[in-house]
Amino acid sequence: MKHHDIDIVRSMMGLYFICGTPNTKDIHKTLTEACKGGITCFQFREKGEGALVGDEKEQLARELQHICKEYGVPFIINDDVELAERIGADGVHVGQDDMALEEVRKQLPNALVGTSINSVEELENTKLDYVDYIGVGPMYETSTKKDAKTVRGPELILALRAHNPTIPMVSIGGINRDNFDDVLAEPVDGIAVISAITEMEDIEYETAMWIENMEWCKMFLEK
Ligand code: 3NM
Repeated sequence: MKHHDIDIVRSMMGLYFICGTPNTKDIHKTLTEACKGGITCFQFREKGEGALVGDEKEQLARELQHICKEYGVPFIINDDVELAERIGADGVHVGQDDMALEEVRKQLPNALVGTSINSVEELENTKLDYVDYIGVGPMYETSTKKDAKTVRGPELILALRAHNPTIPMVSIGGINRDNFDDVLAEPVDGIAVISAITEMEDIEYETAMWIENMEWCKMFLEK
């Protein structure tokens, strides 16, 4: 079962950065700058062309986990439940086609468990008792994930909220500094991005500025 306080999980969603070696030239530098800029969560997603496997992947995971620890940023692993268990990651994110959530929870009783949702139907068929948060998307077209599902737009957040008023939700897919305010106008706890951060010229500075704008945007919207 879940062990995490819902408000703490919510606060982790703010600006949730996802990255693997195929997404950036120097992942240590990218992650360090993003942490300094104030990201609220990091997911190590080692997928796609040239992705590391086996010992190399584990070694890198440990190094990135160390960086996250230094900055107090939660460290989540995509898909690889065995690796998450071996290195004691803070959490794991599993897709709809990955391991059954019940099994994940059994294997990692104390970790944060997230899963991806693309429709109300998927939400209805997901065993949310085993899940701490959901990733909702894709919001917009994305070229980062080749097998991304149907684009839903921010409307999906509202539809899912109507079904579940409490589960922490982070939106994903094609979100950037030009469209994030349309997403945050909906009842969501944060945004998850890959390219919007990896493509920044000065990651630390621009991430910090973005977070400031997000906070301002949320405050403005809530009034
Ligand atoms: N999951 P970018 S979209 C990893 O819809 C991932 O579940 C998605 O990359 C989903 O921020 C996506 O560069 C890619 O668009 C996000």
